Amino acid sequence: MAAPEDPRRRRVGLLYDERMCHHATPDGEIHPENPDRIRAIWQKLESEGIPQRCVVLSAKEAEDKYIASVHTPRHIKLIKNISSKKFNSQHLRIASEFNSIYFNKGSSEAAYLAVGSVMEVSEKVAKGDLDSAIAIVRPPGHHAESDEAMGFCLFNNVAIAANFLLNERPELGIRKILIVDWDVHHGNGTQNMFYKDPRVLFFSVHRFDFGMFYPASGDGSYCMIGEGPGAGYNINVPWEQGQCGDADYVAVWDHVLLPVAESYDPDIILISAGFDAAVDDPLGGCCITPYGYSLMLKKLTGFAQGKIVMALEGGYNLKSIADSVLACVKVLLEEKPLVGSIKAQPLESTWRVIQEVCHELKTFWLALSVELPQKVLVSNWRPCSVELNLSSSSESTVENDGGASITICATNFVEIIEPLSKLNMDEDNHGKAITLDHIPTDKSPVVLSEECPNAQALMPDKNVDGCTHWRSVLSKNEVWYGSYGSNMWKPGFLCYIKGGKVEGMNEPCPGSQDKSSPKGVIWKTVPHQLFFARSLTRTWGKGGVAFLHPESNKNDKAYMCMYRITLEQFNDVLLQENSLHQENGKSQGAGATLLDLSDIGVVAENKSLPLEALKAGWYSNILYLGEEDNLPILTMTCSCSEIDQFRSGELPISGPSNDYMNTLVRGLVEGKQITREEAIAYINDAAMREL
Ligand code: Q9C
Ligand code: ZN
Repeated sequence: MAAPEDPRRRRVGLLYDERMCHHATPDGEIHPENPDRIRAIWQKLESEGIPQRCVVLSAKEAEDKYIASVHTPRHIKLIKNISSKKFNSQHLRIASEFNSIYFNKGSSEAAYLAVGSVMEVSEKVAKGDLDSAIAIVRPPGHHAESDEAMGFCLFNNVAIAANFLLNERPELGIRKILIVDWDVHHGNGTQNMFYKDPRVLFFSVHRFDFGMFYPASGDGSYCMIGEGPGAGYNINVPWEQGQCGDADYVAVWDHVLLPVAESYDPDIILISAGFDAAVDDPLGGCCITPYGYSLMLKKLTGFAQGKIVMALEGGYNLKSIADSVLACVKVLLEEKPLVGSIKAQPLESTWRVIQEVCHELKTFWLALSVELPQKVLVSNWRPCSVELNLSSSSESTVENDGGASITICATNFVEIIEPLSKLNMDEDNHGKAITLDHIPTDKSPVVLSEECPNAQALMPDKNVDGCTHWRSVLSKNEVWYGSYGSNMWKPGFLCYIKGGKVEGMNEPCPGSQDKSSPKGVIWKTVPHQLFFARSLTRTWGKGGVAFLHPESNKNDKAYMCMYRITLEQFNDVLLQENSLHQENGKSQGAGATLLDLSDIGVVAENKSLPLEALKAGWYSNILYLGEEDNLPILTMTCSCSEIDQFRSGELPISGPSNDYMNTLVRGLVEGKQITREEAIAYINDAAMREL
C-alpha cells in the first residue's frame, strides 16, 4: 500500500450503502431503475480491488432542513411518508399519479440516504479532506422538481448538495459550482432550481429529439439559457437523435463545455453522472464507451483544482454502468494514463447542435464566438458557413442586422437545395399533367465562403445531377400554395421565397432558389379541421404548429391564404417547411425524388400524396384542395396515420405558442379576413377542439 503521505496519491471518496437497494417496485415488477444497478457497480469495483484504494464512506440520511432548500414542505412530507404503514395500501395509487415513479417501504430511507450521500461527499471534497469522490446512489435525482417526483427521481440529490455548499458551508469557499449533467436525459429539475442563479452553472447534454425524448418538454432546448442574473448560466446541448457516442461528447466538451468552464472557473464540479448514454443502454440509444466516459471526466479534472464529485443518476445496462463507473474511478485515482481511442467522427448533426448552442450563448461566453476549426468544417462539409445576400445594401455580413444581409447556417441551405438537385424529372412522361407558361427566374446572388471547397456543390447555376433541368421544368408550372398556418401572414411566407426571418422565427430561412414574388394572393375557406400538434419547432420554438386534418368534413371551416407560385418554388417551400420543422435532424430524403409532375397528377387524383422522403418532417403529406383558375391548390399537412397517432397520444397535441398564435392572428387580420377578436376566437377554438 502506498504511503498515505505520498502527495501524488489521490484521495478518492467512494460511497455505497446497501440500504439504497431497499427502494424497489412494490410487487417486484421488473423496472430498469432497480437495486441491481448499484449492486452491479459495487461488485465490479470490489472485484477490481478499487475500494482498498479509495476512502470508503457510508451513507447518512439528509436532514429535512437541507432538503427544504430545493423542495417544498409538501414534497418532503410526501417522500417522508410514502414508506409508512398507512401509505402502504395507497402506494400504487399514489405512484400512478406520478410520472415514471414507484414507491415501496424502503423508498423514503433510500431517498434520504441518496441526498445525504451526495451532500456528505460534496462537503468532504469542498473541504479538501478528499480530492474527489463518487457517490453510488439511488434513487437518482436530476428529474425531481421542487414539488414533484418524476423520472425515477424522488429528491434532487445534486441540487440539494449544491445548495448545501453554497448556503450552509460558506466557510468552505465554494462560491461557484459547475454542474455537468451527462445523463442521457435532460436534468429538468436541476435546471429549474438554478435557472436564475449565476452561482451554479448548469450544463446538460442530453437526447432531445426536438422535444420528443423524455422528459419531452421544451425545457431541454438550447434556447433555455437561464434568466435574470442566471442568464447565460444554463447550457443545454440537445442531441437531435440517438447514436451519439464518444466523438460527439468529446466535440461538445472541446467546443462548449471546456471553454466555458475555463472562463467560469468553478470552485467545485458536481457531475450528475447518469450512464444511460452508454453503449448498450436499453433507454438511451447512445453509445459512449467506458473510455469515452473516462476522457470526459479526465478533461474536467483540470478545473476547480480537480475537486470533482460524481453522483450516479440513470444508467440501465448493468455491465455498461459497472464498466463505465470503473473507468471513471480509475481516472479519479490517477494511477495510470488513459488507454483507448475514439473510433468514429462526430455526427454531422453534432456540429449543427454545437453551432446552435454557441450561437445562443456567445454573448455570455466569449470563447463560444470562435468559429469551429476549419478542419471540422471540411471533414464534415454540411456545416460550413454560407452567406446569402438578400439585398443590395451589402456593406456588412452582420447576422440579421436590420435585414440588410444575413448569415445562414449552411446546414439548412444544403439540406434544402441538395435533395432537390438530385431530383430526376422525366419531362416526357409527366409534362402534360399541368402545363403553363414559362416564368423566367431571376436568381439572387449566392456568395459562398471561399474556404469551403465543398460549398461549390451548392452553386445554383451549376448543372449538378440534372438540377438545372428539373428546375427549369418545374419553374414553368404554377400552383396555388394554400396556407392555413403562419404563412397566412405574408411577410412570414415571403421568408420561404425571398429568404430571411420575421418576428417570432428562431432562425432565418434560406428562401427559394427562384425568389420572384407570388403572382397572386387570394383567400378561401376549406372544409378541413385546423388543429395544433407537436410541442416544439425550430422556427417557432415551444408550442404546437398548425395542421389541417387531411380528410374534409362539411362542418369544418379553415381559413386559407393561397399564393400563386411556381412548382419549383413550391418544392423549395415544402423543403424549408420540413427541414426547419423536422424532427430527426435532417430530411431523410437526400437523393430521393421529392416532387415531380407525375406526383401532382397523383395528388389531384387521390386528393393527397404522402411523401416518403419527408417522413422525418412535420408535414409529410401534400393535400390537393381543388382548383382555382385552372391551377391546382396544394397544401402541406400530416398524413392520416399521423392523425391516429395524435389521437392516441403517441404524438403530442399542443396549443400554439404566443408568438405563433400572434403570427396567425396577424395573417388573418392583415389579410382582411376577420377582426382580431374573431381571429383569436378562431385559433382558440381550433386549439380546443378534439380531433
Ligand atoms: N413513456 C433517469 O435516467 N421514461 N430517468 C418514461 C414513459 C422515464 C429516466 C417513459 C425515463 C426516466 C434518471
Ligand atoms: Zn437518464
